[in-house]
Amino acid sequence: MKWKLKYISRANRRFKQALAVGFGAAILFGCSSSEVEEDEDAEGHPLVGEITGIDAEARMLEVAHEDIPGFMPAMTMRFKVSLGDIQNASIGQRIRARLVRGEAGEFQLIKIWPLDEEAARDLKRTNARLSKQAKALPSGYYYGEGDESPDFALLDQFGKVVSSDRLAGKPFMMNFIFTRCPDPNMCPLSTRKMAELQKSVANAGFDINFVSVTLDPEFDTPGVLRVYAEGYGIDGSNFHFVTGPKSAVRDMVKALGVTSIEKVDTIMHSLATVLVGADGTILKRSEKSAWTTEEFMEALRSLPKS
Ligand SMILES: [Cu+2]
Repeated sequence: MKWKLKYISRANRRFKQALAVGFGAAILFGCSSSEVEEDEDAEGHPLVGEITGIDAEARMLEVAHEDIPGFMPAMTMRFKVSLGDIQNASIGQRIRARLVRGEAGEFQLIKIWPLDEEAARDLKRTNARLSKQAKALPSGYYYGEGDESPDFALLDQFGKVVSSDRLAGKPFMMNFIFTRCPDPNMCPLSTRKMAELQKSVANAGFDINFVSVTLDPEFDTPGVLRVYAEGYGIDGSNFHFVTGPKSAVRDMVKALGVTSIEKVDTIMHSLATVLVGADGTILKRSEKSAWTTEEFMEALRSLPKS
């Protein structure tokens, strides 16, 4: 096993050197152009617009939306949205969503994503590096202890960009979950343990971040992740539940050796929990759900004090 990991490390270093000497052309390949891909098959109508009003009590957003070809001309109107989407909304914010009819025929917006050009550029640039790293891995190989953690940029439960670049300088814990996971011994247990660890870490005075990557980016929008995180009593100041382009999530899953297979009504998946050091090196990795918060606390205690 060890030599495999070393091999990956070298491949990774070679790639970084190649980039350093100017193989910038790689950026042109393998990445979708928008922040998050439009899913053509999704229910409802695609909508793009700007939030012009927020009625938190009625859980309604007023949105000045663009023309929806074949369905509705451009206009300003109110839509029912989820709690997380109301919490994440701000006046003047541009969004992309799907317009559907609720049970009583009311207009609703689901799958709401922030539309922000700067964030889109950030995601595109960083995830082009991730894509290259994931492609460089021979099949069956993934990043393990001692390897540099892959680069990534995704959106957190508040719709803000979280990236490997921004997290650099502090250790972070990372795992993979999805909010609809029905198996109590998989994602729900992982999230409870991560929440527990967040408390232990705070009590011990360690300054680290937490990142939970969704395996279901199509359903797990920032608003969905926000409600999920709050349901576990998680402090969102240093715990980022992240989602984004499907291609970026796929590359993360591959680079970190997580198996994720979409079934009709669920996602079959394995688990990986990693501790990444302040310098971006994977310090500790645990498979399956059998990890304990204590083993990661121990790894954190053994880190040199900064
Ligand atoms: Cu799960």
